[in-house]
Amino acid sequence: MYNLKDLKSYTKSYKKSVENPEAFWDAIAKANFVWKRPWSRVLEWDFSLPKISWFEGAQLNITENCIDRHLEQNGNKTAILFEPNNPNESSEAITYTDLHKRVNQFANVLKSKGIQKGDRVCVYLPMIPELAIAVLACARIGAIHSVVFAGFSANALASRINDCDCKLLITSDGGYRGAKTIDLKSIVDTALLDCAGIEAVLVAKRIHTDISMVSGRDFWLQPLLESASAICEATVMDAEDPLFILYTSGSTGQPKGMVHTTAGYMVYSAYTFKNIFQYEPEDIYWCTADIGWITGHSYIVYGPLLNGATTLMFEGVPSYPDYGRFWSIVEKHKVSQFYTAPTAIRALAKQGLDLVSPYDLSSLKVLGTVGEPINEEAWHWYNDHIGKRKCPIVDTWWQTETGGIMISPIPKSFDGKPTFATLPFVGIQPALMDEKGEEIEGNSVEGRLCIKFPWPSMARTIWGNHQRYKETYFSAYDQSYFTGDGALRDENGHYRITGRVDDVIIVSGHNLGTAPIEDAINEHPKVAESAIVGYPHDIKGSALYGYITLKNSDDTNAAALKVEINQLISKHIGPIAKLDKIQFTSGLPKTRSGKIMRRILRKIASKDTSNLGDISTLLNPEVVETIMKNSL
Ligand code: 7RM
Repeated sequence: MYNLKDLKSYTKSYKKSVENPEAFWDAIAKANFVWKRPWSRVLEWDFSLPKISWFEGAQLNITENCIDRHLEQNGNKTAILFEPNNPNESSEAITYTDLHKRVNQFANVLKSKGIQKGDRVCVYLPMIPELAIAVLACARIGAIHSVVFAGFSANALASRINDCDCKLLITSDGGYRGAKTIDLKSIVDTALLDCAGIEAVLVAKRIHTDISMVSGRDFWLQPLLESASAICEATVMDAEDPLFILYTSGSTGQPKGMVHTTAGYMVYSAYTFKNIFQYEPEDIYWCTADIGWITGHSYIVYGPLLNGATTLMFEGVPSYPDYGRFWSIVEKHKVSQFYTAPTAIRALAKQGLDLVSPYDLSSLKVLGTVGEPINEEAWHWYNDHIGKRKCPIVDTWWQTETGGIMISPIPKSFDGKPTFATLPFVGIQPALMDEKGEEIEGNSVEGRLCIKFPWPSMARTIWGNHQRYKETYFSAYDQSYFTGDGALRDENGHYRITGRVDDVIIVSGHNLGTAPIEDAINEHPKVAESAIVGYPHDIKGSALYGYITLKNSDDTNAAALKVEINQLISKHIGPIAKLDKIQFTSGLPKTRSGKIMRRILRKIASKDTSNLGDISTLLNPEVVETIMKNSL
């Protein structure tokens, strides 16, 4: 699976992947997976319908590729290394043999509750081994898993359950997150008041509290697992049978249930994992995401297990028992690859080095980031203090919809550079488009990021709404998948993601991306984080409003700081990008996955707060009130 070893092999593979994509993916799929029946066609596609089909005719089961085929050689190797929230509780090493047994037992429990191929199963669990096992158990029998992040509210859970008609729900009595315990089961009980389709609820024990169990509907998981057979034959799946649904929020409307199918997703998640993280058999790989997000699906569960890797699953948060926790885990388990989000890096950098220096981070080989543009200051902090300038940083750009990493540095082939996701992965054909819908050729250009050709792990539809899939992704530009992001291509052809295109602000006729301005601001040593939005302005059309959090929140010299911040912006971008208003705030509203909700900030800046939309799913809804009270 590992064939991008240097620049030459990348260049050669990339060329082949574009000139003859079918032959390229045919070879990778043949050489690296077990199939029950080969495909008759590698690719069939038409973006105008849209219809995309990879490895049509093939049959397989992804769990045999994730687990069974590793048993003979690597049965005793750790598949999942579970690190609990409480550092005094011991970690748990689940070998491939253990995983095989537990997935099969779980799959048999699902069957005993009437679950069949094609049924939807909702998984609403904290980051405990049962979460990964539940996902794999669904895949074992061809049930479509729909994981809902356990931080979502009862409303959000209910609407996701109903949207895809889930028959069964897997949850737990609760979960630990730092010093808090989360009472998951009562959230479930509230949600299920609105979910008539749920026939059974399986409840794992984690926090051992007294919870209410609805008789005939709710079942404790453990006793069912114990009495279940450890043998469950893998259901034969067609290449294009759905593997999972995962919801992602759009700029408008209800969340979209992105549908990923079996074979293409398997091939692409496995191949990107191996080559981008340079996984070697002895490595311990750690992605700090939650399995409730696509990053956890592709790069905690499927990608690593398909490669027979050891994947670390962490239950807790970066701040518990203190902000040194990530680094203590890296030291404890000798983590080789570490993959996290820029927001986490900024939060940790803000704490200073006292909580980094005590730990031995010499096991690290590759560092990764995902989820949002990483600002230059955070990149350097990560590079200097975590990677000790010895670890390549892979700034991986991709989406729930893309299923796997699309643009990223590839260690040994080519380096990253701060704020650049760099070059497309093999098989990925990006294009930049202008307002008229024409492709912008050449280098040193900026536009809207599209992908011109299918790749194996692209989402095939939105559950129950193919029309919306077509309108959202395939209607803005002819014969291209539109990502919703803006990007620039520098003089070397390297891509920098400039942010969602709805974040572009036009000030006096100049297009300004928010990310470069935020980068400039974040260079100020006193700044922790910033978010820029536009608001209507009589003369300029739009003006810039900056929300800024400081490392030391009781820094008093606000006037001087504002001047210094605007000087930095002038220096990095130009006076045109100077902020018209600056509000210092104790925090920024964020989604559960750590993305700044600029939509809300935009409304506050525009003094249009009558309808802020649903803020209940935010990580920190309370901060919205404070920002509104102090707004300028
Ligand atoms: C994997 C994930 C997708 C959106 C995407 C971008 C932004 C993600 C990067 C990034 C700049 C990156 N899926 N995004 N990675 N922006 N650099 N490396 O995050 O569906 O939750 O979000 O996230 O705007 O369109 S997602």
